[in-house]
Amino acid sequence: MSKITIDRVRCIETAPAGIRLVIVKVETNQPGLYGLGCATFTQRPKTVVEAVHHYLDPFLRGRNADEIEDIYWSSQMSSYWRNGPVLNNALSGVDMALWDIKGKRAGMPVYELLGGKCRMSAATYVHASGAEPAEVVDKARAFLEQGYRHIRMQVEVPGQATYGTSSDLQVDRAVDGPTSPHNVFEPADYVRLAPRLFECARRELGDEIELLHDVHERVPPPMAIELAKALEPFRLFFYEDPLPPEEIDYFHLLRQHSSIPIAMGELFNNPNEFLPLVKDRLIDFIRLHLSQVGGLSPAKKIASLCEFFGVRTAWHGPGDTSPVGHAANLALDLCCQNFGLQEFTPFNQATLDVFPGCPQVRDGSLWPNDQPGLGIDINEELAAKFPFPDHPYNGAWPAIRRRDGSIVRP
Ligand code: GCO
Ligand code: MG
Repeated sequence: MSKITIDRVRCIETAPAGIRLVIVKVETNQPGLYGLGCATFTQRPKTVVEAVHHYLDPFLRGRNADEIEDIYWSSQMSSYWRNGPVLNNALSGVDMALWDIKGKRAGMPVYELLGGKCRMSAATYVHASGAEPAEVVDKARAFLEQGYRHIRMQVEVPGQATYGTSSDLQVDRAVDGPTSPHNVFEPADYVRLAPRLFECARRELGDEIELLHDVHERVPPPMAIELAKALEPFRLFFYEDPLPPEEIDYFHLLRQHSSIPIAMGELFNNPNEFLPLVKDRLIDFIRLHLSQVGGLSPAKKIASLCEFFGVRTAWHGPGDTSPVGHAANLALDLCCQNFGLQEFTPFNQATLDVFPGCPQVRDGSLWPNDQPGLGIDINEELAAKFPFPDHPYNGAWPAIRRRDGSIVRP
């Protein structure tokens, strides 16, 4: 096989669903041969674009595109300080794109290069949320009718900026501050309300379906334990991000107090962060965001490590994972023995049009299209028709505060 070298590394910005996505395109010396990778860090997308254009592009031009592992390590070392979200996302764009290129060269889907299928499709979970338990249950019913069998349920604390619900965060720098709190959230109110949602859900939906919940690190550790115990009777598939990355030692206590299955990891950037949780079997599902840890290569290693400790994968798949990222998630879902569940956000029509080859959903599962590489493309002309929406903070999140003005974790 002839040597393929990297000609150029560049970013494509697009927002076909109103969410800022960054895609990296790696072009090679072989006309028409390129790869795509996800580099989406939706709260700071422009910083990733700068990192790719100013640092990875000049560093990688001329490199042998086959040397994926060495490109990962040499790029990490070239910044000396490493493993932050911006540089990891930039690197992920390149890493996934190089796997895409290798697959296209081999005429094989990426999951074949990584060991081959362990299953034919990946079961997914989707999000149901609402202002009241009854509304969440209705939304869950609609998903069940479409064939989904795993539903994440989130209910709004009346009048509060509750994670995962439609209660919009106010962006108003003129008024917000510790002495005039906006986007108020009180952890105790939420911890009292959430079990009522699941009581209603089990009563209305029965015991045959799987329910999930994301705490989103919103509560102090003792409340995370209290809520875990209160939710136990409702048999959750998993209880997500009960504690923030800053409190990971507390997982020992949570584990001793509750048998609830725990999912954690979407906020980790440095692969070393999850090591204590995996090796001490303090979590049941690893929820990495592939682009935040640096791409497909590090995620595959993490999945293999987890396999030895009985931890299953549940890769992060919200709306701010691009379709290219979803295709990379799916490649791992298919070839990792310890796959658990895949988070999924249904694509709107504009997204399907911008990204030909999006993984397809049937019976609540994601199915690959079996094309070489990641099996996904981008229509750049159409992508340009969906620029990043205007936003006072360019997509960054506004503060969430308690009634007294203290900052709450997002
Ligand atoms: C999830 C996540 C997301 C994140 C989002 C941040 O489990 O789906 O918590 O909703 O909040 O991806 O940009
Ligand atoms: Mg989450």
